[in-house]
Amino acid sequence: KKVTHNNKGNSKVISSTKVDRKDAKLALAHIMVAFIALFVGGLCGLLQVLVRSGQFKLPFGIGYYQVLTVHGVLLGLILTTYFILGFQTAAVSRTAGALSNKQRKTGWVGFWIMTIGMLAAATMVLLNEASVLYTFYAPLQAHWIYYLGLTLVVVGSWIVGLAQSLRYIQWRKENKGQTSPLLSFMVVVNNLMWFVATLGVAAEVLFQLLPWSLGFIERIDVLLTRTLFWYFGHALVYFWLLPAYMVWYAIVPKIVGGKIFSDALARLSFMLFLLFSIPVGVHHQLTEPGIDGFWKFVQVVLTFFVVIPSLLTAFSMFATFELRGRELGAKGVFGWFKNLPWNDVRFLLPFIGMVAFIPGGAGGLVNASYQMNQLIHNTIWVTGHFHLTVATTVVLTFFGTAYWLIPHLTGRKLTKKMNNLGIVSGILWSVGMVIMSGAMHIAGLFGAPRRSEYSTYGGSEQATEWISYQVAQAVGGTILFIAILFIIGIVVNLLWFAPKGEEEFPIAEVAEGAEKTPALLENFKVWGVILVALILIAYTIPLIDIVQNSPLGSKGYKFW
Ligand code: HAS
Ligand code: CU
Repeated sequence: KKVTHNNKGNSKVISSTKVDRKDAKLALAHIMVAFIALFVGGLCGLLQVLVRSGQFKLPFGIGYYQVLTVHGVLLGLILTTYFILGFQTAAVSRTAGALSNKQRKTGWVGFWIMTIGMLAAATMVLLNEASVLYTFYAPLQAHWIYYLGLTLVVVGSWIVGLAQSLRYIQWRKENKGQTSPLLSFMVVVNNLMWFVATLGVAAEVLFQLLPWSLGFIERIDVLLTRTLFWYFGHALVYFWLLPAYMVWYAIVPKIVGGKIFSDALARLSFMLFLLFSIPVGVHHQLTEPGIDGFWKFVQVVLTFFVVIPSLLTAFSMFATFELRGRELGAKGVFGWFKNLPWNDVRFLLPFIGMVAFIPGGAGGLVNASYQMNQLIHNTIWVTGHFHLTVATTVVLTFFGTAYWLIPHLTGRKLTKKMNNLGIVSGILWSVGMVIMSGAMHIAGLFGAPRRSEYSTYGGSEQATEWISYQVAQAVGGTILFIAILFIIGIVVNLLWFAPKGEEEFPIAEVAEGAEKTPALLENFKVWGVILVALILIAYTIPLIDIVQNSPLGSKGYKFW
């Protein structure tokens, strides 16, 4: 065991510099499913942009919305959840120590429950029984097996997250009074947020969607399903984002040769995400009648609170880069910029992700602004927004992580050649996304709807305006698919063909002279109480209003 001390006696026990071999298998199983999802989901994305360009028709009677459902579910829900859980398992094993046999078995149980659920849901979509998109609230009605399958994915993810969290609890017991390893702490915060958030979607599925799709109840309260869905749906986007932030805070500083700017600041930002990720879901429902304006206002204010931890993160990243650059002798305001390791794919991809988050986050502020939301809601601007945030910021960070994590887990090396191919994949991705997402943002401002198949709307003048942007989206989407082919090639190499060796799992140390992290930041009881209070304040009255005042309810629709 290696023990490190910083000057304020803030000691950390780092159990190992490697992920335990058995834990590596569990992590790898998750990561492999994630990349299969990337390939199939990406192919569907390609089909969609081609259809929307007006130049291509889907063969064999495959429906546009069927393809769109596969795309959203595989990339938004499956790729993300599996990669995150695989990465988190590795991160806990690396920083808190190997899982116990019992914890690891729990992890495998969770993995298989998720996988059975995923296969069940996928089968129903392929049978064209569930073209209800990844936002699966009513009134569109899917086959009950689709809802049950997705429930199993969520329940399985709880179990994998539980296994990780148990390892952290064990560490805390064995190291009383010490600050826990930063990455393990962050994993537990993310799992806790995920658990509290998914309670909303679990309630929606168990008490509404399942009984309704099984025919036990005839009508469903649409507004209630949507509200429960978005209670979960916003926190979902931070469940994707926080693992990227884990990489930015704890791993990227090491890759650039620097230190973590502040351990306390990193933990504070994660706790703020825990508090503010959930009581803000109504910002997805700002145009919805049936929710009182006052509560929309409250949740919009809370949404602007959840921006703060991202700004803290941006500040820390700049600080890390600048400190490191100056250490290497950089002069002037931006001189440090030159000294970053641009030809290291492990740095470059997360960095592009950070840059993409500047316009991505700014777009989020537009969305969350009550008045501007009226303009962009349900337009393809929103699709542009989340292709910058989740499909660039988050996934480029994940790809940059996979390129060292997979060889670390398989006992292989990331060769110079794969590193360079990885850089190509990142650049292709960025070019494709700038074109596609840019065109989506602009067309959205002209009123082009999201989630819709190609149509000229009877030759209407406004719809004609959109077509050139849809062609641009097809160009961007095609480049993105080429990038996916590169990525899959690299991943296959790292899994089975790269030369044997040892690839580092980089973790940075905290900068010298940092204050000891206040114990309060790890006091889950205090933060938990505030979290519950905020959720109750933001949601109790709107939910009572909805339940009391909603009209009869919908029998549901199947438009496909
Ligand atoms: Fe969003 C819709 C508001 C962030 C994902 N969002 C969506 C949907 C998705 C999504 C998937 O208020 C569509 C859901 C659907 O299907 O309907 N979003 C926000 C706000 C933020 C935000 C306020 N979103 C995200 C993230 C996502 C994501 C993150 C995925 C990972 N979003 C909305 C709203 C809607 C919405 C409304 C509903 C719209 C509607 O009407 O339907 C904030 O969290 C953003 C804060 C972030 C910043 C940026 C900080 C910058 C950083 C970069 C540092 C870089 C450095 C390097 C240091 C203010 C951290 C730079 C170096 C150089 C040298 C340049
Ligand atoms: Cu949101």
